[in-house]
Amino acid sequence: MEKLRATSSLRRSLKSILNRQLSSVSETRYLNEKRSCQPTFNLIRDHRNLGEANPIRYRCFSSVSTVVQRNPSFSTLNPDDISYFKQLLGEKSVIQDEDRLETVNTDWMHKYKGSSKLLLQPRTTEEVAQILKYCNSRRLAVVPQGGNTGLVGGSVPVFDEVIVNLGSMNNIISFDKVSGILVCEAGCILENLISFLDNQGFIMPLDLGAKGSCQIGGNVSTNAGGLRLVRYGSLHGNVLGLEAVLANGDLLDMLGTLRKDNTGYDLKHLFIGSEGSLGIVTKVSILTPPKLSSENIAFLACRDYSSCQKLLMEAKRKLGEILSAFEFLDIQAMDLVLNHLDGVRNPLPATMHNFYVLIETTGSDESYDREKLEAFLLSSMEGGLVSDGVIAQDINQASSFWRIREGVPEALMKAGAVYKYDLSLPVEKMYDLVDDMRTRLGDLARVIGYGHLGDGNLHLNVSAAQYDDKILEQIEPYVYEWTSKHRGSISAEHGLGLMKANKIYYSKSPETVKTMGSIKKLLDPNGILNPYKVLPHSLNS
Ligand code: FAD
Ligand code: 2HG
Ligand code: ZN
Repeated sequence: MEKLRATSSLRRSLKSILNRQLSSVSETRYLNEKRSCQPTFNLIRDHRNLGEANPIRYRCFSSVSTVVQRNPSFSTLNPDDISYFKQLLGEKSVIQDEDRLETVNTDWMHKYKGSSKLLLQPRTTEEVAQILKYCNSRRLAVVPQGGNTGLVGGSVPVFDEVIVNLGSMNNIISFDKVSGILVCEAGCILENLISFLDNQGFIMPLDLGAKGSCQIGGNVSTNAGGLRLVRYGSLHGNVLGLEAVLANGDLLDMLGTLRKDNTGYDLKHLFIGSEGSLGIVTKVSILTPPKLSSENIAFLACRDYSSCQKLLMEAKRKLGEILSAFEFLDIQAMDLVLNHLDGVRNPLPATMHNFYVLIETTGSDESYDREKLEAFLLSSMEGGLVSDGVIAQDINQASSFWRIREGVPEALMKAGAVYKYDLSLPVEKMYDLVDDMRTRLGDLARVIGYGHLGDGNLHLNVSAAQYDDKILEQIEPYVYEWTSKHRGSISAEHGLGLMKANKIYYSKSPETVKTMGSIKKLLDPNGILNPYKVLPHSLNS
């Protein structure tokens, strides 16, 4: 009798969750908005802790004070170079205007800033090849740039490197409705591809908060993860082929559209995630899944991190094939979003909860999928894993839920200075690091934990009014040592860029890094492509 009463009260509360009406919040494309100006920070001062190779399993390093030096073997631009590029690309694609250079020299976080005097905007692969051939012969260093939304300082120059931005190469080349294979140029903006595919009844296998600005070439070059990886896997699985230009201008045509091709080494994988250090990606062929008719999104509250973790296990088991996203944010992340983003409100307003989880399901049978999600929520409430929740009733509500989760990086930017760490960790250990960080930092800064829980990817962010060496000393190398000790990765999805080039040994063995160095030497013997990034500086020059 007692049990029945309990169950019916749970059913009542589930019903009220399902029927709860939310005021719709209009969708905003915040990445296209002009961001408030953040303090410019010279990253080179910020990145002093260099690691030494150490073959033991738990890698710990002492901090060494150093700065990046410009590679003296690189030339500097002269008027003849500018004339060559103008002749090759036309005046309009050779940009020396100071305002435009300021934008492309500065990263999304306003944390990394180069001093390039030249931005090139090629329109064809042939132009990219000619640019690189020339730069290689002149020993001019180059930074490949996509949408410049990278978060590790990889997309902007460190010194005076020539910026080659792919934004003008934005054509869709073909789409095969039978196979779902899309072939396009590297400069296509992710959101434009999403819209194009939507009209064809397909979706991109990746989605991320920066979709309004990031380019598919940038996504491939960073092996971006994002919000759908839990369902569709990484770009190593979805990219079927690509075209890339090597540092000497040679073209590698690997633009296959086959699901299966075991003819020798699959070199395209070298370019997926190598952050512009091995070549410039100019075209991509990608497998896209069909758009399914039923999509549901639940925004849930959990009492503690352990409940979030158990909820994930249950979701994988009970939602199985329809689970398409499992994201989490802590109360500190929610607080930031509510305080810094206009028009965002908590869909569970009665009280602030310690953790929030966003679950998306995508399937092909509306009533079956909905029933499945409702049954899952009911059992999760019964089991005490979920303390409150709401299911989106329409597309506006769905967007407003996503806005909360996708808005965290923007809210962090608005809050002031931010130290970002993008870690792969065992899910059960993940939040211990956030707690440890809070203990270490005390009142010095705010610690925020959120991310792609379904993929074991924590976004640990430390937010403060301004950058301060005292804060950095509390975070690094502790955060890297902690991650290495738990056999995690110091870069789950953002890459190494400049920020973590010297930290690579925390996640890769010296032999592996040495082999990476040999590959770099083979493909880019003069080291002109994205210097000072990805590989440790000892191997970079
Ligand atoms: P850029 O930032 O321009 O460049 C990134 C790197 O790729 C650089 O090293 C650059 O040299 C290289 N590169 C760019 N284009 C090429 C090319 N054509 N050929 C060779 N090299 C190239 N990342 C995730 O993984 N998951 C997320 O969920 C996610 N969310 C984000 C949300 C926000 C609000 C922001 C600002 C960023 C987010 N990011 C995320 C990080 C970033 O958006 C991704 O790394 C994205 O893939 C970068 O694409 P981009 O076109 O902006 O590349
Ligand atoms: C996200 O998942 C991005 O929102 C950004 O990868 C993560 O801000 C961050 O740390
Ligand atoms: Zn992310």
